[in-house]
Amino acid sequence: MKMKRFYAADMKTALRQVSEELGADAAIMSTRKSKDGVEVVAALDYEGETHVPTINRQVEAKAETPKSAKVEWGQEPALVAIQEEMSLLKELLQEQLGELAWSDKKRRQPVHSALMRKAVNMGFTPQVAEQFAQRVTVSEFEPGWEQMSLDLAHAIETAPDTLMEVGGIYALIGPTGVGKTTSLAKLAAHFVTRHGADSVALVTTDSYRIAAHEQLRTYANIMNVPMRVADSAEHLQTILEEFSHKKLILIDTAGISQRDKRLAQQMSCLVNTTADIKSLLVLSTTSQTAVLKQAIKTFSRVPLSGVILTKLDETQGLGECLSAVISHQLKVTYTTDGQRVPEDIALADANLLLKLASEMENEKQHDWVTAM
Ligand SMILES: Nc1nc2c(ncn2[C@@H]2O[C@H](COP(=O)(O)OP(=O)(O)OP(=O)(O)O)[C@@H](O)[C@H]2O)c(=O)[nH]1
Ligand SMILES: [Mg+2]
Repeated sequence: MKMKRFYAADMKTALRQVSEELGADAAIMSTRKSKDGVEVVAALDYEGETHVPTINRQVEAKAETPKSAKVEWGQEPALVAIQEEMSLLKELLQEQLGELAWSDKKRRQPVHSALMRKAVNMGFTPQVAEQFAQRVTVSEFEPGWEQMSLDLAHAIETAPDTLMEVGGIYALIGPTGVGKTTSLAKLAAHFVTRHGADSVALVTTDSYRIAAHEQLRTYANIMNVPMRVADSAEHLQTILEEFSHKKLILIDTAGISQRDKRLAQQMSCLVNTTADIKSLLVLSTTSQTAVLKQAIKTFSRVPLSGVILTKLDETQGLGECLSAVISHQLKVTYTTDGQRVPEDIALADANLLLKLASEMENEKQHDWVTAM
């Protein structure tokens, strides 16, 4: 028997892939929705087929191997093939057992299960979904969901807009390409509109990439505000002293891989000045849970004043990001939903974030139904 997992945007495409690769006799073992569409596990029983089973073919190949040729035990092809098929079977069995446990729970606690399913479909981690579903005290889905959404929204902490009102020194930190420079430009432009160009200065600690300076310099020129590049903690200290009369200083940081040791240098640059620099962690809502967790772990080495959630316009779901925010008790300060500077930025609103997350889930359900 040969088993294979197929991923496709919709069921029709997945089934076409199955029949193209395994032929018309393939049996569908399981189907489920995946993040990007559907996942289908299909199997083909070779009995009576013209195909030579993979294992047999490998055993035959082994028979042709001259006796003197040494075969590494761990690379024995037939064993490797058996191991692969066994692990696929194990996975399948675990899936089936999981589904059985889930069906049992659905039967015993239908509302709780439906609430959990909705939250998980929104992208919330099963842990967060379970934590909030079990707090629901009503026994019907609609009022239950209303209660759970209020509870979830309440758990999403937001920060007051001190940056825009009072100013200060803010550094935007975060993984590469999440929208740090663009968000900084949006914030600077709004501040300039409210308080005037004289009140703002821009600094970047990205002394590694010329293109990055140029991006920030272009924004600075458009807004008619000064911009400097700091290449060490001492240099940053001097620049901050030079700009001490400014109401708002925004510090852009380099997009450096979290494994690169230059990232630690850059972070120490921020903490080794005497100035009161507040750090805003920029996270893309398009990132998966593992990436978000790693980013939070890496950048929490400096005290975080808040979080900017970017690319709301591009994400397929908000639950993963909101789970991370809730689990790490981060304060969401701003959200961004497009590339336009300065338009596409807003103060974070927990209820709105949850409403958006729910709408995205409804849209996915709709797409799923129409694709069938
Ligand atoms: N759709 C969308 N695109 C965004 C948003 N914010 C930023 N971008 C785009 O994302 C890309 C990367 O943005 P940058 O601001 O350069 O990201 P960065 O974090 O400064 O990148 P590095 O400095 O390289 O780490 C650009 O094409 C931006 O226009 C957003 O809210 N929505
Ligand atoms: Mg940048």
